[in-house]
Amino acid sequence: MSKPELISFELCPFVQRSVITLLEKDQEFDITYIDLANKPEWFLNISPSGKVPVLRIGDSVVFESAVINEYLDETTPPSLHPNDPLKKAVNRAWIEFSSQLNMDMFHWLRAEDKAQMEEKQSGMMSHLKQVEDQLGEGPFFNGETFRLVDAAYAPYFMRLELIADKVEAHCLESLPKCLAWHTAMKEKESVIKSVIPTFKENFLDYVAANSGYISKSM
Ligand SMILES: N[C@@H](CCC(=O)N[C@@H](CS)C(=O)NCC(=O)O)C(=O)O
Repeated sequence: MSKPELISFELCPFVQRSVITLLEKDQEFDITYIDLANKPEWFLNISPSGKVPVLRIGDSVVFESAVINEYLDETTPPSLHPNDPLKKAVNRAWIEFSSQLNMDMFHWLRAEDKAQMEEKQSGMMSHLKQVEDQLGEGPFFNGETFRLVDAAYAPYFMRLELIADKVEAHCLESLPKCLAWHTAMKEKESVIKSVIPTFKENFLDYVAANSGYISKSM
């Protein structure tokens, strides 16, 4: 079968989850970057939602990062899920929850004034506290082994650290388990290599150019 092709946008946290999974699986793949502000016709023809990531394998198209990752996990053993069905279901549930945090961040960055920004930050912090309460001894979500659930959260924490440093938001100060988890994940080779070398600058430029109130303090 031909190498899978991941259709990507270089700053997308959902794409990054699939890149981490491909790298963890040591799987060869091609990556094609598109401009989401100017989506090419060929992409609109294959992507039902118009969103990245899309994984193209031969004539088949898989979309939704969680589904892509499940496919990669099933086809390239060993699995990055716990074996126990209940633990696996709990992991999948928290993978779903991570999308909420990405949406929280999206709204936090686009809040139009200080009051709205504080409200969005506090909503995001209460979701983060729910994650904190799930974490055990670490270093990863399930303990010693890096799994799909870690791949789902690493992109969010990477972005949170960049923004929080820039605007001195100190979001993880009161969440020691999340901080330790993020610290362990960001040292993983698959996480480091899952973004382009200029990710930090490009991401902060993007936030500064596209955001609401928060960009004024950057
Ligand atoms: N639930 C989707 C979310 C993907 C998503 O929101 N991708 C964004 C970029 S980060 C996108 O393609 N946005 C384009 C659009 O909405 O038009 C997944 O997990 O794959």
